[in-house]
Amino acid sequence: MRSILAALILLVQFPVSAANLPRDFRFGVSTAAHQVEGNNSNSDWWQWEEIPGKIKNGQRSGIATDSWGHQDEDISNMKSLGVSVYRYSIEWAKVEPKEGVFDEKVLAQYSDQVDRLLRAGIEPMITLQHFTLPLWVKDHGGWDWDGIAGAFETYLTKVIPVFGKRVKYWITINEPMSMIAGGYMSDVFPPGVNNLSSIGTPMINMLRAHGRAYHRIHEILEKQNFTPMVGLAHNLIVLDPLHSYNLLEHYVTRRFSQIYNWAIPDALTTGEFKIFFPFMINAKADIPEAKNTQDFFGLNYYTRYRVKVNLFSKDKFEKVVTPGAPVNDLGWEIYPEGIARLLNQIQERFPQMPIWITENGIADADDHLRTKYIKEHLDQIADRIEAGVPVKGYCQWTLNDNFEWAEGFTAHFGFYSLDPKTLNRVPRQSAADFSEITRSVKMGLPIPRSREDQ
Ligand code: GCO
Repeated sequence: MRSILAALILLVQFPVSAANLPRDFRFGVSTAAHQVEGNNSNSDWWQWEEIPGKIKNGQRSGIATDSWGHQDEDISNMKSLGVSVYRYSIEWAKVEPKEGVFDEKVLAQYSDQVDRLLRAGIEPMITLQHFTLPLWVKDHGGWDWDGIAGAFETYLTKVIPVFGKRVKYWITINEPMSMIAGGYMSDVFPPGVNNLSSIGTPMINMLRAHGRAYHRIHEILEKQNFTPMVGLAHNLIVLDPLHSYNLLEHYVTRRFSQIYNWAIPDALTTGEFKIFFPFMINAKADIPEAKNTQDFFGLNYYTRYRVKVNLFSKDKFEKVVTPGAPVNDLGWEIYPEGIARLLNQIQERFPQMPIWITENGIADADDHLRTKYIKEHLDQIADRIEAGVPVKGYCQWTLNDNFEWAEGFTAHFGFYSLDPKTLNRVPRQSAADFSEITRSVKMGLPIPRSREDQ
């Protein structure tokens, strides 16, 4: 009776909309160890932050949000958001601070975290590598090191049995192409190589690491008669030419999209890696261990860029923002239609592969855009599900404001604002709005509309 009454109140309070997510659609929030835990002092990023100019305002990740010291509070806040999934990463540099030396206290900490989440009715979805590497791996050459796939397999062979059948969803690597674009095509991420022709080796090593991880995780857990779901979180970006009449911009856009968006996902199906850009890169490799190694497709979607070509300028190829488009605090275009376009492309390339939105979010310090941003993206997702695209869940980036890599703590993606000094978490209005959304969908109601959405 009470839920019917609650549903009626919601219907009156928020006039209904067309959006209809299935009742079993899952909601979550996403984080990453280096951005929330703090004290990741054996990692390449901790060292990278020490280089002057790398992090905005000279900030450091430091204690980050002290997530280990605020677990119960954060889990309680997840419950009030109405999420049933928590996607987060565990930190290789803390688990294996020295080559072959494993920290049993850290493993016990991560095991306890899984128990706390499960007791709260929240399912862990664990990422094994989210941008950071142990310093000893970096000293071997990082993703250029031909031994990294084996080292990654050794790390997870130690970790997976600690979690056992308590964790079903595993993401091996977060956003390979963000690490490639940031670390090998610019200098905003370690190792800061900034040379397009250098990207073949690290991409091939990431594919090898994922492939070996996929088979190893399945081997370990299937011995316990448990079938995991193993995938990878891809950062796909919608790319369109800046000028629709410019054939060269169309060509460059297509080529760059093939490299950035599809080379890795395609190789995880075919086992064949190939990237090509005239006069700059032509890399190929057979990677049989990577063939058919996605049980689901993890999609991190944020924005669209336009491709501008000017052969007479220093930067011949530029990614720019659509002129006049609405943007977030970082100047990223807000383009909800983009998630539908990408879901269609994923479905065309990998028919009926289950899809999880493993990240979607907005830097929006004063919270005036976040709810609308979420609803507009969920509307697009609901429409694609009704068209038959198997999207299983949506993990919002992120729970609390945290260390946003090169932006430091100056970018605010959280449902909860964070005072970096006191570590106080304060809910934004979008937190309450999101809990209305999750509650409505659970009751089989459409996503509630607020007045300004009309
Ligand atoms: C990424 C990472 C996250 C970011 C988030 C906001 O996609 O870059 O997965 O670590 O913090 O996306 O930029």
